[in-house]
Formats: sequence, C-alpha cells, structure tokens
Amino acid sequence: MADTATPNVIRRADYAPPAFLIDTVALEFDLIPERTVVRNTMRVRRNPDASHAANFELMGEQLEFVGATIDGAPFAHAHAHEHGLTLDNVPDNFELTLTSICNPAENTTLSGLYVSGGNFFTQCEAEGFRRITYFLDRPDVMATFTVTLRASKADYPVLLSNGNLLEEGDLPDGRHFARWEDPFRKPSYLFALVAGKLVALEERVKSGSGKEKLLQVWVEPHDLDKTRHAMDSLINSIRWDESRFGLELDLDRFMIVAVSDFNMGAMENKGLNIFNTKYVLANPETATDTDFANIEAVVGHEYFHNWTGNRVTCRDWFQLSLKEGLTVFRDQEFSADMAGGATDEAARATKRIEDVRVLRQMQFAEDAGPMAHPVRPESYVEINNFYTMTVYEKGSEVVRMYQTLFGRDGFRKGMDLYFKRHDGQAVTCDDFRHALADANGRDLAQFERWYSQAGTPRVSVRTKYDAAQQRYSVTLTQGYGDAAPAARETQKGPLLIPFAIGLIGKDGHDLPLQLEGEARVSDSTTRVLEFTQTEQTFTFVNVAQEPLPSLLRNFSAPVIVEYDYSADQLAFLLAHDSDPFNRWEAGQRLATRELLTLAGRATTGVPLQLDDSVVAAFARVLTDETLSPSFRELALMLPSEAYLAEQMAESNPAAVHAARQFVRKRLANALRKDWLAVYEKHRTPGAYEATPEASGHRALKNLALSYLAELDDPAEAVRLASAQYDAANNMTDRSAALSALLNASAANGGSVEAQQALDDFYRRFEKEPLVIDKWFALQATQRGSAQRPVIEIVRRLMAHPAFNLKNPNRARSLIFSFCAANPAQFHAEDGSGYAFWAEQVIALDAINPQVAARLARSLELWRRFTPTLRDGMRAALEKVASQVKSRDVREIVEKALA
Ligand code: B3K
Ligand code: ZN
Repeated sequence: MADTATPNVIRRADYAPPAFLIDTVALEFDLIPERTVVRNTMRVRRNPDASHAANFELMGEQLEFVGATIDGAPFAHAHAHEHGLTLDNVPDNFELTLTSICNPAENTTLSGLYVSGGNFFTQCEAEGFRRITYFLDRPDVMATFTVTLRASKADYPVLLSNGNLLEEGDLPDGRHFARWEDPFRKPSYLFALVAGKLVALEERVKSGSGKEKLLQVWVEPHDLDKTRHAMDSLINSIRWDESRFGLELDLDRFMIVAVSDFNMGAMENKGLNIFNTKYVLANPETATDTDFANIEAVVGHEYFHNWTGNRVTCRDWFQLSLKEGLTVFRDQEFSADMAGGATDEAARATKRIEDVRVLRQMQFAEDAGPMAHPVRPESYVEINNFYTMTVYEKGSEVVRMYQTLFGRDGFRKGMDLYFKRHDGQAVTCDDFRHALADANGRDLAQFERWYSQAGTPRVSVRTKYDAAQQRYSVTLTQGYGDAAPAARETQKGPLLIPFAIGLIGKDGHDLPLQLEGEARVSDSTTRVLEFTQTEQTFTFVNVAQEPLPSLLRNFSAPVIVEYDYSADQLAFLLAHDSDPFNRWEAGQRLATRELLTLAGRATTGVPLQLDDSVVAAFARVLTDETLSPSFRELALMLPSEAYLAEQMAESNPAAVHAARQFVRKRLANALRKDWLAVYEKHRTPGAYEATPEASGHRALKNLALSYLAELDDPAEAVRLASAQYDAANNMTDRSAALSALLNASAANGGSVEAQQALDDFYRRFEKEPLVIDKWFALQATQRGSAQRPVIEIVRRLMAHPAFNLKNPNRARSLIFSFCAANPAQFHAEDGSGYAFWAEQVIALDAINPQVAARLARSLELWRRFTPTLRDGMRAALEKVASQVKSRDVREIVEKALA
C-alpha cells in the first residue's frame, strides 16, 4: 500500500489574513534553460490587520536557495525547506532580497517557469509563482511588479512581461535585457514572462475615452498566418466590454502569446495573456467553425478577466467562482451578442443551447459523483482540482440568475457598484452578492445557498386547470432527490429559484399572463416566478383555455425540471413554443425518453422499435425551412451517449450505444430523401466565411452527412463524403467528411476510402500540430466494431512518432478522447479500456500531475455503472491509488474510492 498519511486539507473556515504584506516586487531573471537565476527584491511590512508572527514564512517549491539580504545586509537566519523559506525574527518594515535558482528545461509540470519549443513561458495560477521565487503566494497579497529579463539575444530576441515596457538594450556576451513595469497592484498568480523567438501581429486601436492602445498577438513565425481571427476577437472584446459594462482597457498595451505546451485553455496574466495555441491559431484550412467560435469565446474570457479577476480579484481560492463564474457569464453573453445582438433571440438561443448542453452533460455529472462541491467549495487538497465545471459553468448560471431576476439594467447597476466598492481589492463571493443586492434594493440572504449547497436541484411541477373559474395553478416543489453523499452534507434549505414560465394556447400562441392579485395582464408572455419555498403554488387568472406550460424558459436556473409531458405535448412544444430554448428542450426530452426506453430494452435483449410519431416530429424539424440551420442542427442532434448513460438507474454504455445507433439508423433510413435534400441545399460553395450563418449551414449539412453515413447501404454516403473531403476548402468540411468516412465503414471493419482519407489528412497537415491533434482525436472517437476495437487502434497510435505524452494537447487528443469521449468502446466488458486508463494516469502522474488528475476523473462515476463494469473500474482505481505520487491525482482517486 502507498503512504496513507492524511493529505493536508485546506478549509475555507480557516482563512486568516496574511501576517505580512508585500507592497512592491522587483524581479530580475537571468534566463538559462537549465539554471535560471531569480533575484527578488520586496518591500515587506507587517499586516496591521493580522495577528503578530515573529517569523516570515514564504512559500517556495523546487527552488535552490542561494541567499537573502535584509535592507542590504546579508541575513543569516533564513532556512529553506520543502515548502519554502522561513526567516526568523524579521523587522516590522524592511526590504528583502532573495536569490534562488530554478530549472525551466526540466519542468514538465508546465506550472511555474518552463521551456516549450525552445522558448520560456510561465503559468502561475493557482500556485505556480512559488516555483519561480519564494513569495507569499496567495491572492490577497497584492503588489506592484517591476521585472528585468536578461537572456541571450540570438536565442531569445523577444522578452515580455506584464504591463509597460520601460527600457531595453544590449549587454555584454551577446545578451540583452528588457525592463517592464506593471502599474497595477496584482496578486502573484497574475505574473507572467515570455522569452523567445516570436513574431507579432500588431494593431493600434483607440479605446472609448480616445487613448491609443497597442494590441499584439505573439506566435512562432510560421503561425503568423493564423492570428487574424484572434486579433479580431480581441478588438471585439474590447469594444463589447466598453459598451455593455462601461469597462475600458487600462493598459497602453495588451498582449496575447500562444504556446503549444499548456495545461488548460489560456491564462489572464495582467496585460500578457498566455494562450494554448488551440485557442489562438486559426485559418479556414486548419480550424473548424467550432475552433473559430471557441477562440472568440476564450479571447473574450481572458480579456474580460482584466476587470473581473484582475482589477477585482479573489481573497482566497475558495472564492474562485467570484472571477470564473462571472467571467464565463460575461464570455457567454459576449458570444451571444456577437451572434445575435441584443434582440435576435433565435441566434442568442443557439449559444444558450450549446452552453446548457455542456452544463447538463458535464456539471450535472460532477454534482452526481464524489467530486460534488458547492460553487464556493468548503475544502480542497489541491486547488488545481477545483477549476471545475461547478466553479465555472454552474458559477456562470448563478451569475446569470441575478440578471434574470433584475434584468440587464439591474445587473449592470450591481456590476457598477461592485467596481465602485472593490476596485483594487481581493474580495469574496459575498461581496459580489451584496453589491447586486444593494444596487437593486433587495435582500439576497437566501440566494447565498446557491454558493454553499452542492448537488443539482430538482423542481417538480404539478398543474391544475379550473375551467369554470378560468384559473390555472402551477405548484412547484424543490429538493435534491437522492443526491450524492458529497452533495447531501451541504444541503440546508430551499433556494431562491427564478423560474421562467409561459403558457401556450391550443393554436400554439402564448397566452396573456396575469397572476392572482395582480391588477392587469403583464407586458410579457414569459414570467419569472420567484420560487423560494420548498413547495409553492402560483395561480394564473383569466386563463380562457387549458394551456400547455412552457417551463424554465431559456433555462432560467440550473435545475432539473420534472413534469409529465405526453409525447404529443412535447411534439407540440417542439413545433410551437415561442421560447427557442424550450423548443429545443422539447425535442431533447422526447428523444431522451425514447432512447432510455430503448436502452432499457437493449439490456434485456428485447428487439428495438421506434414510434412513428417520433420520426415524424424529427422530420418536421428537418424539413422546416423557416427554422435557422443552426437551430435545426442542434434540435436534430440526439443527446450524447454520456448524458444518456448518466440518466439510467445503472449506466450501461453498450446499451445506450445500441439504442442511440438504432435511432440514428432509423432516422437515416426513414428520412433518407430529406437528409439528401438538406445536404444539397445547405452546401456553402465559394470562399469560406466564418459568419454564424455560414457555419450554421455547414453544421446542418454535415449533420445530414453523418446521418447518411448510418444508412444500411452506406455507398452513397461514402461517395458524398469522399467528394466533400477532396473538394473541401475548409477544415469544418474536411474533418466532417473524414469522420463520416470512418463511421460509414465502421461496421465492416473500415474501408479503403476511409484509410486513404486518413493517410492524406496526415500527409497534408503533418506540419500543423493542432490539425494532427484532430487526426488522433478522430481515430480515438470513431465507432469501431467487434473485429476492430478502438482500443487496438489507440494503442497502436500511442507508438506513432507524432505521439508525445508530454504535450497536453496531444495527450488529450488521443488518450482523453478515447477515455472520455468514446464511452461504448472505453467501457468494453473485458476491462481493456480501464487497464489502458490506469497505465496512462500513472505515466502522466510522473510528468504532469494536473493533466493526470483530469484524466483520473474519467472513472469517478464508477459506482453508477453495471456490476461488471463497476468491478473493473474499482480495480483500476485501486491500482492507480497504490502507485501515484502527486497530491493532485491522489485527491481524485481517494475521493472516488472513499
Ligand atoms: N484562470 C485560468 C485557469 C487557471 C487554471 C489553473 N490550474 C484560465 C481562465 O479561467 O481564464
Ligand atoms: Zn477564467
């Protein structure tokens, strides 16, 4: 057995202000890959608001301590240890200089200072700064930073850090330097430096108040042709934050730098955002429509952090959602405004549907397992494990609920007050809630439970129509059902749930709404009910006919709604609901119910059948040219296998796969002509355009192709897909064609056409790492068959010369794609998937604990699966638990097994 000492649990309740404060930091770097010397001079004073401590404790990891001086004199009472440095009996106010050495070349964790592709980069959030120098590495310690970088001029011609460039020049021995100053106080997690051979796309823009700003997107020279979209996204983000929130860029210069070795998407370092290449580089030949949209969203997200995260930051890491939930909400609104402005509800709904789909598939699953935690967690072992769907996506829903309650204007008033009160401070989620409450004259005490209770709330709905009195009553009941134990222990009482509702008449139109006790009919046919008790009844009066309720319009709260709609009612909502989100929702409910019934039958071997009425409902959407193509694509896409498996009493991925494939084939064969017509009609000939309209056409056309690939006779699909592959002038069409070819031939063990296209794809894009990632991912997520299981393909690809476990994008493209996005193949009864998973978690643990911990999470729902699978997963988890070393992975597997 491995070391079983209880890991150090950090608790929110234990928060104490720091004993010392650091007001200024001057850093000097002599950048050498194996041995970088860092000199750190800090102005330190005792914190008047903290209890006295004789010693000064600084955090530090993987550092070689060289020496300390206090007020210029050598200081002998400094002791370096595993977690940092202790200085005994320091004065009350002093200048401290510390010198230490780190080894960026050997840093495979990609946290702290590291080398990628021969260039230097940093990643400090959450606790990477302590791997660069000794520091009070906690977000409530804010300082102004000056940074001097020295390096070989030939090897590292570009030297960047936060803020404004003060001076640069040559040094002896072919070295040069640059000195940067960030005028804004910031926590250490926002520090960054970059040094290397890079080039920039530059643009000068004027901000709202007329100041000139220099914008740069830095990349390796061969990628300069893929920077335009990121630059446009940055400019749009700047404009949007000015117009929607009155927030201006506060620095003269704003830089984005792309790096191919990166643990996550991007990082909001002050004035020097560092990005995974995946969220910067795009041109039509290499990036899909989804990539273009993701780049816009992530560029926006990091830029918006400049105010929500950087100007106002978190007091401690339990408050992470203060910046992340809010900034996700802001990036979602930005993307929606970019797609549809403030008024095109159908275009906005497309974005909303995509976001809710992610929330339900990933965050609801997180809430149902051993990692369930509130938006503001109570404890953690490794904070990097808490950059979760709950903190980000549920956190964003919590912020959205303020806007749903108070309207756009009320929300804006709250934001204005938040900045007025807290600019330049490190604050808490409570501070944010109080600003929203005070600006709108409301008491939001009950709303605090959204931050402290884990688990997905369930709202069940009962309705009653009294024809004689023309009254319609809606009774809502809230609870958490049988929540996961980790969630149950946090639950205290009912939530304030903004529950948006509409009533639909027999002709499909919305009915006027008037609640009991109100003098007149409301202006809108959607009402937001404030649902605050365990059970509450809302009565509508003057309801002339029995309505059909449209519940939780636009997904007004992150809850599960339980209401017994009949199949006909769902088909009616799918055809008529004025709320585009709920139209989509009706189709999903219809499909989910049908698919779960079929999956149940598949487990017992009963032959599968699909009701004609379901086929007819889908046919209506497919052929309704009044609906936007992007909406039709979303409505015709069946719920994912992972989501469906989650809904079963016992998850059975094979049964879900069989059921979903059965429905796809049935829809393909029954509507063959319609799919073909849609395929032809929505082609986008001519030059590639990245607009929402054009990408909607491509999405619908490629969905049609994927259904055609399910036909009993796939010859026609293979012909269409091959032709599309050859003729494609963009990656969206080319990768969709390749995917259709792989799946059309899966049942027959593959086809010549599929293999040819795969080989061509590799040769064509050999020099484009992000495209080769797609090549790996497409193969890892393909359907496979009994004679050609995907695990064998994946194992073969692990030995491919282009595979590299140290590059997170590459590891994700092959290993994560298989383990987390191909459930039917990964959960093979023989346990081959689990054995592979265990090997890879253990291998990654030694290289990069953050990436390993993410992969480790793909088995956390093991208790919810069928007995055979459950046993296989437990064995794999136990194997991992006995071998891994990092705090990151141990926290995940120990919670899973507890
Ligand atoms: N704040 C960073 C995430 C840091 C993750 C550290 N493990 C990116 C973002 O949310 O914008
Ligand atoms: Zn963020």
